[in-house]
Amino acid sequence: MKDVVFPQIDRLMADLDGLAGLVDSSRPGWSRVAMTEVDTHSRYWVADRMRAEGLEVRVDGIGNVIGTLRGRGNHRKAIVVGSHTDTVDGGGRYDGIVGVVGALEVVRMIRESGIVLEHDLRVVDFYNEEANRFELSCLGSRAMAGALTSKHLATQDDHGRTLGATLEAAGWDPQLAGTRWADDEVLGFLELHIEQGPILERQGLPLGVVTSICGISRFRAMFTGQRDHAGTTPMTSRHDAGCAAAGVVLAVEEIATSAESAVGTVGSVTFTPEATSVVTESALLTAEFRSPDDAWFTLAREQIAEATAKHAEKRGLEHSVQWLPWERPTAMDDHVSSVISSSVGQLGHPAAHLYSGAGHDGVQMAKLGPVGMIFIPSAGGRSHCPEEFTDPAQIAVGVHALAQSVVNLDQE
Ligand code: HGY
Ligand code: MN
Ligand code: MN
Ligand code: MN
Repeated sequence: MKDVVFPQIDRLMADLDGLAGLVDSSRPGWSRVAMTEVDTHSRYWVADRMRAEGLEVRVDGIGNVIGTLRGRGNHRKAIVVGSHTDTVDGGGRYDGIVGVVGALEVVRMIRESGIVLEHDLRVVDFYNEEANRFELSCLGSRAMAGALTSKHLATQDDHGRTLGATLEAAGWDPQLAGTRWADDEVLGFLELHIEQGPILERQGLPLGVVTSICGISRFRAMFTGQRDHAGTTPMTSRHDAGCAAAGVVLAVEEIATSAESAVGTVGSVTFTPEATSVVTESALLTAEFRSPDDAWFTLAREQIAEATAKHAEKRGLEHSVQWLPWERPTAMDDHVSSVISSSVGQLGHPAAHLYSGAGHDGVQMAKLGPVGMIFIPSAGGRSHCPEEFTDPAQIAVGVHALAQSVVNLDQE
């Protein structure tokens, strides 16, 4: 298998720094949250960068940016590389972004190696990979896989606005025109991503081959009690929705902590009214569980049902729990992962095989074809924060592994 030249770090970092400049400067860290103006603008910036590399570019109805390098063969199936450029609020410069700018560098490296691919190579910047305020993530890849349904689009945020209306307001098409890919057009999807955890750094390894991606299940719990005077209402006759929500916050922590390999996080608790002189009338809590174990989620749901009922009944409250679309744990494809492992070896690197506690577009792309992922180290295991960092030399090693894997998959 032909060796691919090493990436040019300066031009790779020029693209990464270019995106780091397209953020909402009124927010902490590097914020480019999906469905905001700065995100929409940055998608057309990425499209221009793809055109500059000679790719045929289209932006689909939901904002996926797809650049194609034509292969010489007449194959129906394409190789897909890419990731996402949207961030969490107050996020970092590398989560997702490394996989998009790295994929652009792969196009340049393949050309500079004098290699003409057999298969088309599609470089993709997936729309809205991060969990949005509708508690939904991976909207772009979900739409490609035909898994973004009218039910999802009807999901409302805390102000009663639907996801569909919000997408339309951000300049996208709630009918999702041109987003759906056929079930037989992906030879393999390969994503380069930062680990967002401590394992590679602790083991002093430059690369990881991902074995599986976590399942994620998010829910909203709503408690309704009674607004009363905070000074004159005895503790024994209150219907305080806030205290019930606080009980479920700790229940999420307890349920996840008591499980073998699960994590649980409460994202927000909203009290109404927000006043210390009024007993809280209603409380809305949003939370998520993650685990590699499909079956465990059923137990977690039962435990949440018990906890919400217990805290509600104790205070004479009404309550409800709404489970949002579940992303199931997803194993990476054995063959694509073996191509990645052998490519990593061909470049003379060791690699760990590790589970991803972070969600990725690969969960949706696995509905369209075989998926493999390459991890590079995260400093201190930190991510989803301004401290997120990966050394450019480490990014270059990851991009080299991605490029070699693409060529080896293509030449099979
Ligand atoms: O939330 C996640 O796991 C990913 O970073 N989107
Ligand atoms: Mn083929
Ligand atoms: Mn990511
Ligand atoms: Mn993320």
